[in-house]
Amino acid sequence: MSGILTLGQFIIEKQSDFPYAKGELSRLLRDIGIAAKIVNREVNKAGLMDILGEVGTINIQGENQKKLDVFANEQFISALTSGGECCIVASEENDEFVPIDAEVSKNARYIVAIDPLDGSSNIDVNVAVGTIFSIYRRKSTDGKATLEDVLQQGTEQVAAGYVIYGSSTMLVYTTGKGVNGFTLDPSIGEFCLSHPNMKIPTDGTIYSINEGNYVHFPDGVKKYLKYCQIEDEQTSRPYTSRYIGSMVADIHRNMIKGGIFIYPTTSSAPNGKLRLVYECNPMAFIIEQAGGRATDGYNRILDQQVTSLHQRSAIFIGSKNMVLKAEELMQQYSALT
Ligand code: P6P
Repeated sequence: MSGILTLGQFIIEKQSDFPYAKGELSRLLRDIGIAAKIVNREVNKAGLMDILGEVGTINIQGENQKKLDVFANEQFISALTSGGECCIVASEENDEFVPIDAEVSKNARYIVAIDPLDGSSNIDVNVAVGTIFSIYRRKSTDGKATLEDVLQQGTEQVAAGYVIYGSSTMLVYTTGKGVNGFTLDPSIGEFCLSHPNMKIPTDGTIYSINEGNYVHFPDGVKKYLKYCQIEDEQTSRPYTSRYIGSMVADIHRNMIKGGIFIYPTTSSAPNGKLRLVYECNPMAFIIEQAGGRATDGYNRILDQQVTSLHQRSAIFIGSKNMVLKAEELMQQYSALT
């Protein structure tokens, strides 16, 4: 396979990026890649299998659990368990963190926070969905890993990534040394390097937000939306509105084309809707590593204090200059009281 660099080969080549790791993080990333291929197989034939629809259970978010997100959750937890490198999995689908059996994880040094199938409400309408993951080093040194090992600040992440199950399936990740994207080649069942050293454009002309919540937006967001919609040839406005309703797909598009994704506070989500630990922090790490910016409208996402597993945050993320403009209007019209 001349010229093709698989995810596994790339990870091994980059082993030197982790001076203290003796291959554990590499194995962890490969375990995640394997689970993503299994989930991808099921997502791609979801319409043919009895795995669409709901299982009749509700997750801690109060959302109907669809069969595929339960399946995806099981696949990632199983891969992370069998790999032996992970001691705790914190998942959007589980109320509490999932401790990995002590026998298997006695030497495990990593914690994984994951949204196994983000945007799963789009599955039934054949719209792109994604997986988001975040990896921390275990802090506790003896006994069982604890919740404190999970509730680490975003700046402590050693790796983060997402998988987008779209027109093609891609795995995009960072270990703090830039961002690289791999496209799944189904003919060989491998993720192959297709987007080396990804950088998000500093400027963009796409804004992505659920304008159905307009009346409940902070004034600063309303002012920013009007700024996007005003005719101004010099700054290529009006911008284009694009909203898929799947965080991974909206942010991935902006990564490639430039743009801003905003999920602000609303009346139904006074702290924002998206979860800090396994959605906002990993995506913020990736976008910052690609040269973008990620804040809650005021402060850097990665600096936020993490106090609970499923805590939520407002998020303004994407092309640096677009996020800065939105923050300027937030600070002018929606100053923190
Ligand atoms: P709304 C999907 O349910 C999700 O968690 C994100 O992937 C997405 O960006 C957001 O919620 C969509 O939320 O309220 O616009 O439907």
